[in-house]
Amino acid sequence: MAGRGAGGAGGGGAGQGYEVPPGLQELLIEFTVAVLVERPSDLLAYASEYFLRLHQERGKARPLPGALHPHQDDEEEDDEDDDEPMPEPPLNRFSRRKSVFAEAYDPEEDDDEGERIIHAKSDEQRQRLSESVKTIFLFRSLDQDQMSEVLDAMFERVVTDGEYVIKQGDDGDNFYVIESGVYNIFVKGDHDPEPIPVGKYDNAGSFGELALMYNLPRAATIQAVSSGSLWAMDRNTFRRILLKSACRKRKMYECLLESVPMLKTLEKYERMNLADALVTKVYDDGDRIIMQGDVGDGMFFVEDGTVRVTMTKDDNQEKEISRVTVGGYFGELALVTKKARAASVFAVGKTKVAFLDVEAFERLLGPCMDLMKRNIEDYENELLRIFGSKANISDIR
Ligand code: 1OR
Ligand code: 1OR
Repeated sequence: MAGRGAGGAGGGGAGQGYEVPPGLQELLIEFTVAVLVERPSDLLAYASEYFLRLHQERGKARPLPGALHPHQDDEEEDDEDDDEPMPEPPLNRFSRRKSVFAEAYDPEEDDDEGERIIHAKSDEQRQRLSESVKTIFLFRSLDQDQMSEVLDAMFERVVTDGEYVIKQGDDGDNFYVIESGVYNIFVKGDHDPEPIPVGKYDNAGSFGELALMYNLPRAATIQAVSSGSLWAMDRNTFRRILLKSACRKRKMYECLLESVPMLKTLEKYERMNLADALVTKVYDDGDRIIMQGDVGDGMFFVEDGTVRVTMTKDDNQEKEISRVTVGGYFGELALVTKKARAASVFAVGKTKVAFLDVEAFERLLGPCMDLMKRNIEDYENELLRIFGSKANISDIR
């Protein structure tokens, strides 16, 4: 979605413009969707009730999605009964809805094959395009065929300083991925005499998805403030492939994510964001998934099958220390401690896992951090039992 991560909307610091706080975009999109779905007659009354309820339901316990999640203090944690199941998150507007995508768009109703569009590109252009889409979440749900269809359909748009790429209020035609250039975002409210700058994209990110997703007029104006290059995708390809697969992917991971006890602490909406970020990987019997001593690049949830965890200590003897099956996870330790991988992990039979990269882990799993840390303490006790020495897990090479 637009404005995600480094270089997304709101990159400006003090003196350069406005800084858009994390979570604002998601909050506003959710609100907009709620308005469209529930069609309130009095918008102001609805808005005040909406945000008040949201605040009551999740404000104290739950930071907004995308926001940094403060850890509970230790005292509070000590008071908790460890054996008690984690409480279900309170029902709210987010959890009552299946997902933003599911309501705005049902892929099962849309079975048209559509027309395949091909814009010829040089190898060099294709290379630049592949680089540009790498960090865009919406592309992660594509399989190889879909990816090549989408890349075929995209075309380059070179812009000059001052050029308007999108004008607020227009009909949506294309979705854009930024290859280079700086772009200001302006929004004009009904009572604003002039458009207000609300953020900027700095050489990364994507925009123009809202009008295409929700069949709305363009919600903002985007103006290039340097020369630059964009990759555009027509509305039909966007909806037919990108939106459809993102929606399917959310459905596909819904079951897995609901079966992982640790993730019960997340709001449904947060689990859907997690689904967008996951990538399925399949391993054959005996394949190594993690190598002890490597740098941690992400964590894994077991979708199907079993993995074997082994550890090699100073005597160079490799010992099996545990197994993880469906509903379990591994590879979180290196990300939490910021140390090398503490153990190796191998597939037992054909095994399917969902991989979450470290950047998405930090952004999306804040609410699970306390639980993960508690489980890591259990590793240390097991270490004592299995190897007879209680090394601090974070000292493991
Ligand atoms: P679009 O198709 O509506 C304009 O065309 C695009 O600007 C929009 O999709 C988003 O991709 C992008 N509000 C609305 N659209 C925004 C915003 C935004 N930021 C980027 N776009 N903001 C809310 C301002 C009240 C800024 C939030 C960070
Ligand atoms: P990682 O990122 O260090 C290896 O990569 C993963 O193996 C690790 O994250 C854990 O997710 C997983 N001690 C350390 N790591 C373990 C253990 C473990 N079990 C699974 N992993 N112990 C077993 C506890 C039942 C204690 C050591 C004997």
